[in-house]
Order: sequence, then structure tokens, then C-alpha cells
Amino acid sequence: MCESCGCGDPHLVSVDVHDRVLSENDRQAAHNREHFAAAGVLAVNLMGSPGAGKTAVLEATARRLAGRRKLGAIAGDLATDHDAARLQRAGVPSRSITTGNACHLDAAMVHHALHHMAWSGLDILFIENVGNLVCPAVYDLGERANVVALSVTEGEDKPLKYPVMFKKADLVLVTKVDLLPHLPGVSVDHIWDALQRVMPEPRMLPFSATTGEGLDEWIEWLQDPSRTFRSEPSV
Ligand SMILES: Nc1nc2c(ncn2[C@@H]2O[C@H](COP(=O)(O)OP(=O)(O)OP(=O)(O)O)[C@@H](O)[C@H]2O)c(=O)[nH]1
Ligand SMILES: [Zn+2]
Ligand SMILES: [Zn+2]
Ligand SMILES: [Zn+2]
Repeated sequence: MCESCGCGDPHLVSVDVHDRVLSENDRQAAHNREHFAAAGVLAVNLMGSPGAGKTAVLEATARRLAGRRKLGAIAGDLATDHDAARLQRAGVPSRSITTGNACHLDAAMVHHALHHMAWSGLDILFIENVGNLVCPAVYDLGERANVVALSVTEGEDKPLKYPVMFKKADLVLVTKVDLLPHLPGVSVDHIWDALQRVMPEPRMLPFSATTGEGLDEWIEWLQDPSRTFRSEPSV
């Protein structure tokens, strides 16, 4: 349970306090955004459930872009620095934010991390959020783009159950598609239908860190996160 957001429970954190926290966060996020814009760094907020494959996406991205783009990462985690260590091993200079009992990153935590890492020469700064489909959606970090990793094992209805996060997403990576042959009940078509119902501009990319499916399109998208795919993602 999170002390600052109370995870949306007005009995734990009053609406007034929650609104004040969010407006302070927005101010800090605007400040972070100015930093990123001034340095020409593309900041990407990568969100998704625990275990959706967020770090695996970044490891695959690092392998593909090694020597071509300067990548860095901030990885938020409740209790460990495992993800930052994994990314560091994949060649991505990374800083861990251990949030304790906070189930999301906020803009002040990101700003603090920026003071402890060399980030201004990067092309892309990935911010891997705490694994959670709820609170990270309401905390602006100053990012340019929001990406949600949704794995095929989570259930096709997740966009409908957690619409706030998917509404905010610029792109949804449907991860672990290499597992589909073992999941006869799961259809990427159904995930796409659900996304179309909640995302203002639905964009989905089937992805597998294991086989590399979707990696080329993802790398292309990172060159210009405002672009739409040339055609509807093949599902
Ligand atoms: N089959 C398959 N497994 C994957 C893929 N991507 C990740 N996994 C597995 O899924 C598990 C979780 O992957 P992570 O990358 O740690 O997921 P995460 O979203 O970063 O997890 P947290 O940061 O703990 O929320 C690991 O056991 C990975 O090996 C994939 O493309 N295919
Ligand atoms: Zn500053
Ligand atoms: Zn991770
Ligand atoms: Zn929270």
C-alpha cells in the first residue's frame, strides 16, 4: 500500500491531499520535461504489471541498439535493484530507484535519480516503472512517451479492467507472443479489440524478447514515437 496515493482509497489519503500530491507532481514533471527537452533526450515511461516483461524488452532493445544509440535507464522497484543490475549487464547505464512502499514512481524520484547519473548525453532514457497497472498511470514523470507492456498471459480483458493506464499509453507492446502456441484460449485479436475500446489512438505491437518478433518495429517507433504504424498491427 502506498502512503502518497493510498492506491486510490479516499479513507487512507483524502481527496484533497491526493489532489495536492498530484499537482505538486505535475509541477515537478514539467520541470523534468524541460530538462529532457533541453538535452534532446527521449524519455520513455515503460509501465505494466509485475513480470509483464518490461526489463526483457529493454534488454532486447539494448542488444539491438548497442553501439548505435546511447541508452540509459532508471528502474523503479519496491525492494530490489535487480532490474538496474540486469540492464547494467546488458550494457545500459542504469540507476535504481527503490521505492519502499510506494507502488509507483513519481516525478520527484525521477528528478532525484537524474542528479545521480550521467543522462544528458543519452539518446533515449527508459524509465521502467514499478510493476503495477494502477497508480503509475496517474503520475506524470516528465516523459515524452508512455508505453505499456501487456503480456499474453495476463488476460485479454486487462485494458478494460485498467482503462486509465491504457488510455494514457502511446503504444502497447503485447509481450511474450512466443508463448501463444501454448495458450489456445488467448487471442491477440481480442486484446486488440479491448485496446480499441479504451485507447484514444490505439497502437499495439506484438512483441517477443525471446524470438525478437516486433523488435524492428519497436526500434523504428522509438525514432519517432508520434508516428502511427504504416498499417494496423498484424495479429
Ligand atoms: N517466453 C517469454 N518469456 C519472457 C519474455 N519476456 C520476459 N519473459 C519472462 O518473463 C519473466 C518476467 O520478465 P521481466 O522482464 O523480469 O518482467 P518485468 O515486467 O520487468 O518484471 P518486474 O520488473 O518484476 O515487474 C521472466 O521470467 C522472463 O524470462 C518473452 O518474450 N517470452
Ligand atoms: Zn532540475
Ligand atoms: Zn523489470
Ligand atoms: Zn501508488
